[in-house]
Amino acid sequence: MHDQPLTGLTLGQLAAEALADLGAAADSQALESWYATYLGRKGRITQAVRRVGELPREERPTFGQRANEVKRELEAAYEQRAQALKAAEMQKALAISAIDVTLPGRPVARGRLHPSTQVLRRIYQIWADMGFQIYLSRDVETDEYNFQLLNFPPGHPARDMQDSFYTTTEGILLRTHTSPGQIRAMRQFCPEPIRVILPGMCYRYEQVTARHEMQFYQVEGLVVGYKIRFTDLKGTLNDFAQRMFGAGRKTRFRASYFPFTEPSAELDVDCILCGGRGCRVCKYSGWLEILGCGMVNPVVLQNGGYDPTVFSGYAFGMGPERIAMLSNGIEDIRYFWADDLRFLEQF
Ligand code: FA5
Repeated sequence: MHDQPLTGLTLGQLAAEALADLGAAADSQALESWYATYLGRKGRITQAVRRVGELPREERPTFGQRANEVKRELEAAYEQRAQALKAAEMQKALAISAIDVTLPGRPVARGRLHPSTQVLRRIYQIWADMGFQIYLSRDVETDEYNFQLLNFPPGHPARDMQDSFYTTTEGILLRTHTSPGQIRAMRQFCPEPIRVILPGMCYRYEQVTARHEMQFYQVEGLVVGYKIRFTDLKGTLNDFAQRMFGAGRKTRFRASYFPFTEPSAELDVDCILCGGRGCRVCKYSGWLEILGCGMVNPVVLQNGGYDPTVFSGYAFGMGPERIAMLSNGIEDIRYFWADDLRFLEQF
């Protein structure tokens, strides 16, 4: 058609054809090729306009004017189509990646505290309610603090119950119990009265069994003051047992031995699982042992800087994992370190 002599009419036809093609351009690629076909440097409209020179002189101004009009019209139509296509493409993309808000959400797996941490926090809370502060002592100890100042001289047979991890430095070991913290607390606070608990990890060179781990928590307690008596120890620990295991629990104190307390005792509560009737967990005794305790040995008071003729005190030490085992019927202490979610998710 553009080979025909150019007139307003043929331009009009070309424009009509261009508009029809534009309406059929269904995506941005088709649109670009439409632009090249009609309005590009070698496009049909551009070419047609260039051929104005072939017209008789008197027709040229009208044609030129008309040609500019057509060009502007097509440019505007192109812009409009481009906008419409862009909007349509965006709608399509949105529809494909749309979030279906009616679908049920994916549950987020929530973490939780390790059972040992849960028991520790419960123990801290109870002692805090009774006015005890937390005193953190060190994991790496000297033989002097871990044993000697607690009245275990070298060669003392009670050391055999706490087979130890010694370091390559002479006289340095991983603490076998939290009791060395007693001496550290006394030396720090002397001559003030003391009421603290000392929680922390302990390490023993043990054969690992269902009831023995090589590393385990202990929570120590220490009270030093004026006129502290065995009845204070009994009353406070009895109260702890009621708060920890439930009101109305029966307790009993059995005579025992620790080099750093005199007299010494073990505290039992009636079996949480069978209520004292006897079961596998309490080995049919009806009682569960929960801690060791006693009046602070005068030698230890002295080693801590206190005059045993003026001051007295009591101490106790418990194993939170063993307590968690008793309260929850856990049969093997190795679960605490096994990192098995099937175990951990039960708490
Ligand atoms: C002591 O360690 C004393 N220091 C406790 C004490 C403190 C007595 C203050 C008097 C005054 P014993 O060795 O019994 O005592 O340990 C105390 C608790 O630690 C045990 O009852 C037990 O719950 C826990 N325990 C000991 N050894 C292990 C082990 N290998 N694995 C897990 N828990 C253990």
